[in-house]
Amino acid sequence: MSQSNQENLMKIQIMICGNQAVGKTSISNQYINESFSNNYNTIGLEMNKKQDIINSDKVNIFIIDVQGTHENFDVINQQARKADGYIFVYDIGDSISFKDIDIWITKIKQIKGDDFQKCQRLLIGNKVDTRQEHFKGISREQGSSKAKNHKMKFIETSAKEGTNIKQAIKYLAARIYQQKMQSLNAQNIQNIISQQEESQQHLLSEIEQPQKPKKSCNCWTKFKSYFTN
Ligand SMILES: Nc1nc2c(ncn2[C@@H]2O[C@H](COP(=O)(O)OP(=O)(O)OP(=O)(O)O)[C@@H](O)[C@H]2O)c(=O)[nH]1
Ligand SMILES: [Mg+2]
Repeated sequence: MSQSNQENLMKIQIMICGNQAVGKTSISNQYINESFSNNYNTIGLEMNKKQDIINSDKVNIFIIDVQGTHENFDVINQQARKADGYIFVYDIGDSISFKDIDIWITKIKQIKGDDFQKCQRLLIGNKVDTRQEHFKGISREQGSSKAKNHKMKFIETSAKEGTNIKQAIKYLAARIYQQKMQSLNAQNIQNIISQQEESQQHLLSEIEQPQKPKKSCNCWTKFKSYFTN
């Protein structure tokens, strides 16, 4: 595919938020490179791109992976504002990361303003591979209930084993794709209406304005005099 064709692809930007070490970078790596490794702390943010097929269409999916600490959040404000959708991640074995999801949602709401409700959002409980018998972490039901409260979908994943990672990202990307297509269609219809209105106005103005004859002819003055006298 030529470079210009690549640039014309729909751009879908997804930001992954959540506390330190919940597995944000691992989720991004698993989706982008289909690999898993022990990662180092992310500083600021990292952006990775993958070309994928959504609704039979080739699109560019950008994953914005941010640091898990709350300080210096200004660094990521700009990208957060531009994102089309958000994934909020907690570690199912870390109850603080689960509780702090509320803080992350509040932060993004502040940045995104009224648009937040229109944005596509997903809650992920990661590291599901660590759930064993007598597990004392966050249950699936607790995760699902928080997602419901925040009006978002919920899924449990393992970035380590690759469980549900592709499904989660592609689900959100497909929702964003549909939303963008709808607004593109609405924009196209609006453009057609505006163009039609413009061309009709042109026709009307042609009809309404009588053509004044050239100065050499005095029939115009004569014609007017019938009405003014
Ligand atoms: N068992 C298990 N470990 C995981 C999983 N996902 C991530 N990890 C491990 O958890 C640790 C933190 O993972 P990261 O992906 O770096 O976490 P992060 O959320 O990006 O962390 P920050 O960038 O510091 O905010 C690493 O040691 C990962 O190998 C998972 O699904 N299962
Ligand atoms: Mg990271």
